[in-house]
Amino acid sequence: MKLGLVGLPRAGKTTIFNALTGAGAETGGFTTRGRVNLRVVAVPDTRLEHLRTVYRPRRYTPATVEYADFAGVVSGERDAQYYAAVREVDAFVHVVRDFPSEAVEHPSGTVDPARDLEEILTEFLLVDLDAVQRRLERIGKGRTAREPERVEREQQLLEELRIALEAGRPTSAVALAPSDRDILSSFAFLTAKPYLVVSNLGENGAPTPLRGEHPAVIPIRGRLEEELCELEAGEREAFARDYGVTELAAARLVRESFRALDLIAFFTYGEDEVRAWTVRRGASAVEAAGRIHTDLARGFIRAEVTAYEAFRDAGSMKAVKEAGQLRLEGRDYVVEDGDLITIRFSV
Ligand SMILES: Nc1nc2c(ncn2[C@@H]2O[C@H](COP(=O)(O)OP(=O)(O)OP(=O)(O)O)[C@@H](O)[C@H]2O)c(=O)[nH]1
Ligand SMILES: [Mg+2]
Repeated sequence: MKLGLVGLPRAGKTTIFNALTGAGAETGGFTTRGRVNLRVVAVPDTRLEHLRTVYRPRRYTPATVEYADFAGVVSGERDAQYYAAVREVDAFVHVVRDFPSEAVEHPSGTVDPARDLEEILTEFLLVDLDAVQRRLERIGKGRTAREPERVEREQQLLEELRIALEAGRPTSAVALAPSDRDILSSFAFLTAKPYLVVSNLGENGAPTPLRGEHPAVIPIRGRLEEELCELEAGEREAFARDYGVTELAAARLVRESFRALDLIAFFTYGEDEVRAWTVRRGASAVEAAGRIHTDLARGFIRAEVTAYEAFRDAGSMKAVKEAGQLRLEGRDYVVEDGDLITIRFSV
């Protein structure tokens, strides 16, 4: 999972990036256009940590998330290279500035997160509209390499998207059949991607409400959490509590991102390895097996499944079995978030 931090210049993207990753990237300098900070970090998961303390495995493998911290979006600057990089993410984290500070200049002069978010979302609509129009022009001039029927369908779809975008609606609002999605996949439209909003709060402010409907708005005291991230893990919890931070930014953001992207985690366990795996919500047991190894999907016999909560409450896998809570499931079983799974297979 790759998440891209976007927003206006000096909204605090790099500050939030540091809070999420502990990367300690430089903040405050006006980031040059081509620069991207990248960091892969472990997905924090207290369930997996509990499994680790129980099994004391030789290998411990959490799921990972990659964060990309981009330079600020400047309306009207449609730099192709910049947007090629931005397009690669699975979802956006829109960082909006919600902290007052004399020391930090705001590109529009005043702090107004709702206006700033609208500016970025509008810019993304226009970037997509640009791409649609350019492609339609090429098709109009007959400059395409694809087969004629496919191009004809593509043209119809692009016309539909153009109408939506011109009316200020994102491409995600246009319902598409899987085959149509496939025709358009190479565009990687910005407005097709799920997003979250981080409202970057100052030291003690309450978040300013945003207009319109947004998937999830997560208030984060960016500067404070950046500093928390510099502390030793042991000290961090205590300091966080002192400041009234009940859950650290990294954990909240990943949780909401999983929800936005419709992803869930399941776990494999044993003395050899305790590991988290990511699958889309609705995945079957055989798909889950395939995430681990193609052999496990090919030779799939049964999945031994129990919910993490059942394991936690029972205290051990032995107790789970005795309580009759270790189920044998077939290939079509729909995996639940937090399932503990062992695949029985033969190849
Ligand atoms: N007071 C205060 N200052 C903050 C907060 N978050 C960020 N800043 C400051 O705002 C300035 C800009 O922060 P950055 O994280 O570099 O912002 P950015 O969005 O990455 O900026 P560009 O990459 O240049 O677009 C820095 O001086 C930060 O220390 C906050 O919560 N409170
Ligand atoms: Mg930055």
